[in-house]
This record gives sequence, C-alpha cells and structure tokens, in this order.
Amino acid sequence: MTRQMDDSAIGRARVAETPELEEYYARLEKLGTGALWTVANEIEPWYPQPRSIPMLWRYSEMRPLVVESASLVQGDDAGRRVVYLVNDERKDVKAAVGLLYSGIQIMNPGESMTAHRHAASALRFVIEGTGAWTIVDGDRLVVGPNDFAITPNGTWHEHGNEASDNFVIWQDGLDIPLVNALDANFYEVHPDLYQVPGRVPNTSILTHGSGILKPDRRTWTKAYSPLLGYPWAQTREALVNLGRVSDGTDYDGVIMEYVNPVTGGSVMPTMGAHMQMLKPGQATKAHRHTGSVVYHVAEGRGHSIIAGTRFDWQEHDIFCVPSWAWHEHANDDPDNPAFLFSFNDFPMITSLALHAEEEYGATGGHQDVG
Ligand code: GTQ
Repeated sequence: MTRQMDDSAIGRARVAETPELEEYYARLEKLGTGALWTVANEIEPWYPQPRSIPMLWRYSEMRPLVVESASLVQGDDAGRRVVYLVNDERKDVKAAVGLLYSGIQIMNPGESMTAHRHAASALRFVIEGTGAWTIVDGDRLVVGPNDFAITPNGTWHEHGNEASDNFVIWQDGLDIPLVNALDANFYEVHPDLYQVPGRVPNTSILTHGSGILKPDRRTWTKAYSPLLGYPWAQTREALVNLGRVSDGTDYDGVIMEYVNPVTGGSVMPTMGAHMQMLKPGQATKAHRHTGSVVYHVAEGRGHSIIAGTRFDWQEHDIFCVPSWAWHEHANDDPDNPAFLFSFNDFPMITSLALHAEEEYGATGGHQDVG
C-alpha cells in the first residue's frame, strides 16, 4: 500500500495542544460544541476501524449450556429461549459482529412460542432437530437441519417444535443493533397471541421456490423475498453442481447467494446470506472488504485465518469476520467438501454505496499467522 496514512501530513488535523486552546475547548464544551480538529482523525479514519474482533464460538462448548436453558426457563417467559453470541468488543449493542446480532435458539418437544413482530429483520439457520416450524405472516414453514428461513422486518412470526422427542436448535441472525443504531426499532405482540396458519404449509416455497420458473401475474412489491424458506437439499445440490464445473472464486471458493427470486437480489433489504462450498483440501486466498459476516459451518471441518489469527472450525461452529479484516478459508478434509453458511450486512453496504474490497498482496496471497 503506497497511500499516505500519516496523521502529521497536511490535510490531517495536527493542531498542537496549548493551555490557551484547552481553555477554549472547555468553553466550547459548555455550549454543547467542540472543535472538529480535536476529533477529526478519529471520526474520519484512513480506513475502517471496526471495534468488533474476529471470534469463533464452538458448538461443542455452547450446546450443553443451550440445552440447560431448555429446563431453566419457560419459553413463554423468555419470549424466545436464546443464548446470544456477543462480540467481546460489542457487548454494549449485543452484536456478534458489526451491527449484526446472532443467537442460538432452542425449543423443547411440543413447544410453541407466541407471535410477535418487530422492525428488525430475522433469519434462521437450522442446526439440529426435526419438527421445527415457523409461521411467517400466516405461512406455516416447516424446516429441518441446514434449512435457511427468513422472517423479514414487520412480518408476524411465531416458532414451534412439533417433534415429540427431540429439541430443535437453530441459529438466529438479526439486524437488531443496526435498527437500534438508527433509533428505528418497534416491537409488537400479536393481538391474538397466535396466528391462524394458511391451509397449505410451505406456501411460499410452493409458489416461489422452483428456482427456474416464476408464477404468472405476480404482484410482489415488498422489499424482501416472497420466498421464506430455502431447503438444504436443493441448496447443497446447487453448490455441488456448480462445483462440477468450477472451483469458484479465489476468495470464497464455490459460493452462491440466497436470492429474492423476483429481483435476483438479496433476501432482505438489510441482510444477505450465502452458502459456499470448499472442495476437499481447497484453500482460498486472502482479501478484505467492507461489511460484516457471521459464518456457520454447515458441514465439514477446516480453518479460517482472520486478521492474522487462525481459527479451526468444525460442524456447527460459528465465527465472524469484522468489516475490513483480512480473511481466508481452508477445507482441511482431504476427502469431503466443507459447506459454510453465512449472513452479512452487504445489502446495506452496497445500497449506501460503501462497498470497498482489496486483495491481499499484489495478486492475492496468504496472511502470516501472528
Ligand atoms: O425470533 O424474532 O434470537 O426477535 C432475538 C430476537 C430471535 C425472533 C432472537 C428475536 C428473535
């Protein structure tokens, strides 16, 4: 990098402190004001300075505590029984990374939760258990392991587990810290506590989930995808098929985005999601970009190097990549593919024209592990 990043350079704030200035600053403060040059270099960094740090949450360590919560608190008292993931440097806003929230939700056999809605958008990635359902604006969605589902902002939703003998555990992803940062959050409990589901379960998948055909006379005008569920079998097959003809991109391997089938764009206006496959032994090059990402290991084992730290992962581990952090991924299994689910804030970043990306080294190399 040849760019000048020296705070003593002309064009940066470089006023020396003096007793006279300090006395002046005190008088400014009394008026609810301040001198820009005392904070300019901090509020206009040369490049993004995320407070979030890279972190990995091991499923093997979290699962026993998540299961413990199932007998510690009633679902109806908790609202949703969730152990949330909190970045060491984002405890104040309850973010896993950047302005993204994530948690692990558990439902007992036969349990169901009351319906609510909020201005924040939510998504789910199912970890374990059959029998899970969620009703989103009246559409009863049935989901199983590694299925992806969305509950866009403003939609009524309630969750349950109709299995008689297993927990359902899934990962939640929400934009709560973002919506709160914008002072735009609302929350409502459903007036009847429960929705009346439509007659045919998975209506949105039956209507919009073919992937190659679209229904006639479609009038969908909302900002989010009319497709609410993205089944794992179809997703996995798409990645495996793409992997037959390509090794994918240098930085992500074989990667595809979950889309709004009407627009081809992201599933929701604030958050997008991907599934990526690393072939046996495949390792990506390092790059960095604006935007924060939470990863969930859907299948396989491997490692990622994030901002110079190596994180080894296995199935259902969760890790995060803060904005502008160098990162690269590797599948350490010589015989089997690895699949990484991820969700991100890219739709916000791109819609605000804030996307930036850089490859590591001149042609994209690998980081030294510190
Ligand atoms: O199911 O809508 O983990 O509102 C946190 C807040 C899940 C949900 C969470 C929520 C939800």
